[in-house]
Amino acid sequence: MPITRNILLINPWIYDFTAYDFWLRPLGLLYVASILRKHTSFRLSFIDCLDRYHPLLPKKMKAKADGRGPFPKEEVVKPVILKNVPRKYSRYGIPVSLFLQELSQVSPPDLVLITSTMTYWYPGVQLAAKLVRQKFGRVPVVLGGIYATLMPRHAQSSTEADFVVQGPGEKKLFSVIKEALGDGSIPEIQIDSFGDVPWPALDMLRNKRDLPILASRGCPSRCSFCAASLLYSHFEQRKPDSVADEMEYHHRQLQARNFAFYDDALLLNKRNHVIPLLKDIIKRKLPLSFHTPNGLHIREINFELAALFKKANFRSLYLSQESFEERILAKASAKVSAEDLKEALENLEKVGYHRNDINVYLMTGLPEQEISGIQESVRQVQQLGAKPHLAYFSPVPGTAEWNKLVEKGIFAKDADPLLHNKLTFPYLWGNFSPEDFESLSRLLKKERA
Ligand code: B12
Ligand code: SF4
Repeated sequence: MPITRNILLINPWIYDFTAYDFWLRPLGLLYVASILRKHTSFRLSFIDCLDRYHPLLPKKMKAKADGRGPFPKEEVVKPVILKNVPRKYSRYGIPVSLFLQELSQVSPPDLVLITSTMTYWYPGVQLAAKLVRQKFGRVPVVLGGIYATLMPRHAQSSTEADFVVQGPGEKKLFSVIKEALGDGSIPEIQIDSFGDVPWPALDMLRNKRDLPILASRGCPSRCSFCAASLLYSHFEQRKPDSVADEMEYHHRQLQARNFAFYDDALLLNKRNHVIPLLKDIIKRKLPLSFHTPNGLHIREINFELAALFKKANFRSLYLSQESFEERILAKASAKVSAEDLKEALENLEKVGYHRNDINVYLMTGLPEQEISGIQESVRQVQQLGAKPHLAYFSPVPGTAEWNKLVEKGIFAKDADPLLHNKLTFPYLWGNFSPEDFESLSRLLKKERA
């Protein structure tokens, strides 16, 4: 393949009421970068608008030992559609001036690849694409990622992207690049299985100590609020030794210390997947810590698995209880029952975890939820000695919950994705009043005190 192609990759800003770096990394884009590295000789540059460690930030950002911490932010004018949400709205990430400085330092690109995460963060994509256009004129811009996959029409019409790629990047990357560059000599490399995608180019991140890892993709369950099955058509698990090799490689090459698992369903098929992976991790005796910010399936946490988690040094465990109301679980999420948490916590405690170090996600704001049910769920988690974490409902297009909201006329089919923001439901359309919402926050604060 001819060289002399400059490709610029961009991870855009977050626009939101709140944002915190909870091991948030542009993993999808770094997979795309590694595919390009492996199959082309393109020269890649990368601008990470969410780089909390940029040396030219006006002030140094705090960081916890496990890698989490705040983003720099700048308050911006709240979009009119969100005017009734009584919170400040900000752009999170590096200052725009720093982005422009970075743009002026990269080799003028032949192609720009932008990623996207939450649908309601699309203003960050818009801004990045606009600034790229202003600087580099008609350079082709390709947009991929979660927003692009879930809302391709919106992405096409609302951003300056020329191409919007839906779904796993490796499937369509080369045909899109060929079209975007108008270069018939670019071979169309087709990668069909997740296991064949090269390891992500994590070395492109400035913070190489706290990294993401993905051992599987997709989820066979169909919870009513979740987009997993819309993002990945089937559930695929990588070979456990390849996952352990990837982490060891990044530990040795980049001095990585923390790995956050991004899997939707890390514990499924555990006998053949996570158990061999944990045993392998233990055998390698690396000084690593592990975190599971994307909740784990509680039912799978038996004594054996708990003991392996402890021995492998899984430090921050987040469990997906969602609710204690059987009525809600039956409708929304059959993966867990009200009884499962008690047993999982017993197993985790037996192997040396403290219950108050275990975080339990509770869905908050599902259209059929009542405030009393959520308060009760918070209390139940507390009574079991664990830490409740409210996971506010984001109505994601294409999910069962979204379809119900559209049928009821609460959302228009083409509603602005800003309304998917996880903090809009108490103010704009949910079952709760803002006072209910505040009382919930107070309850949590009290429980934590
Ligand atoms: C890990 C994760 C998190 C992590 C954060 C890490 C992250 N990167 O976002 C944590 C736990 C912190 C998190 C939090 C939340 N999350 Co989350 N999260 C995920 C998860 C499971 C994986 C995302 C990921 O990185 N995947 C791995 C990479 C490899 O995949 P990818 O980015 O899609 O990349 C591929 C393609 O998209 C494509 N691609 C990507 N970029 C590009 C670029 C180009 C140019 C091309 C061609 C292709 C391409 O190729 C890649 C490789 O195949 C997704 C669900 C999912 N399965 O994707 C939910 C998901 C994104 N989260 C979701 C939600 C709702 C939330 C929360 C609001 C939950 C809550 N109530 O608190 C919070 C919000 C966080 C905040 N700050 O406000 C929703 C999205 C909602 C929305 N409206 O968009 C999702 C889809 C899950 C769901 N419930 O349906 N999340
Ligand atoms: S919420 Fe979890 S279990 Fe349910 S479909 Fe999504 S990833 Fe699967």
